[in-house]
Amino acid sequence: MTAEVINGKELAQEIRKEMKEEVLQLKEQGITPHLTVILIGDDPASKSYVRGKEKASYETGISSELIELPSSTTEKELLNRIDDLNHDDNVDGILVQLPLPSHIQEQHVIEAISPEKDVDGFHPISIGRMMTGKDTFLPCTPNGIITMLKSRNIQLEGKHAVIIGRSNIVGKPVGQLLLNENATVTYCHSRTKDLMEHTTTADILIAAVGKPNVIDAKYVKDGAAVIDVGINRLDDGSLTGDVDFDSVKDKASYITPVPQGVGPMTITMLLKNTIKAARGIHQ
Ligand code: L34
Repeated sequence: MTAEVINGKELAQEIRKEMKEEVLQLKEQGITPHLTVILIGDDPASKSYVRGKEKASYETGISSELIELPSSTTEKELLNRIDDLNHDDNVDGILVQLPLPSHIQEQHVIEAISPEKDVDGFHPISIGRMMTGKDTFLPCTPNGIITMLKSRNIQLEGKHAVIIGRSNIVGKPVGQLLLNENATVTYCHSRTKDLMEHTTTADILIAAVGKPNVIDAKYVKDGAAVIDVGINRLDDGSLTGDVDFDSVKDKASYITPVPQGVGPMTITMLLKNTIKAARGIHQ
């Protein structure tokens, strides 16, 4: 079988076109969605992702502001900035780009953001609402993955979804969203015994390992839908996923590329949440 490639960049562009219309209508009602992104330090990858968020906001008509702070910023200073933004009626969504410098505790920052402005969907209140199937801000990468699968009408109900990875921002929540869609979910991780035994039974395989090209055709069941969440930068500067695309594409029914796969969808779901935040606050 030769897999159909789900191009995240193209799908993202289609969705953003619709969002642009939605934002235009909101603007007619006097509402301009506003996103504030905080970037601490000068990690080149984070800078690149944040630039992508700024550009996509601009193209969609969403107003966005980037606050760049030095890596010497203290946790207290950061929490004060967040508090100001929480109380700023002009700000609909707040995002603090991760990872943070090691002297700042990620959880303190995540919990400081007002749940009404939590466009990342990382706050415990957002996570709790997601777990109980309530309306909330869904985390962007997991929601992007579900949107990619749904864009091809890939059936989720009753299917076996296997996730490799259990991070708080991708692995755990994507499993929850798949469960909400009535899939049967298996989580695999670094301590899983005989990974292949699990992955070869997956109808839907989500790779969020963080190691270049480790998931090859041997791990994949014939006809599976394979979603590659990895973004690994190689020594030559190029980007590659966790999935060995060339070997898996001949076995899977659907596959996502890297770059131009899940990454652009993450950004698009952030815009979606920002529009939702703007509606919520002004309703
Ligand atoms: N707070 N931190 C917070 N929220 C997030 O949702 C993120 N994430 C992850 C890292 N830290 C975060 C992102 O934004 C990963 N991530 C992200 C977003 C976009 C892209 C990749 C990761 C992306 O657009 N990738 C492009 C290539 C970009 C490049 O060349 O550098 C792609 O086509 O995959």
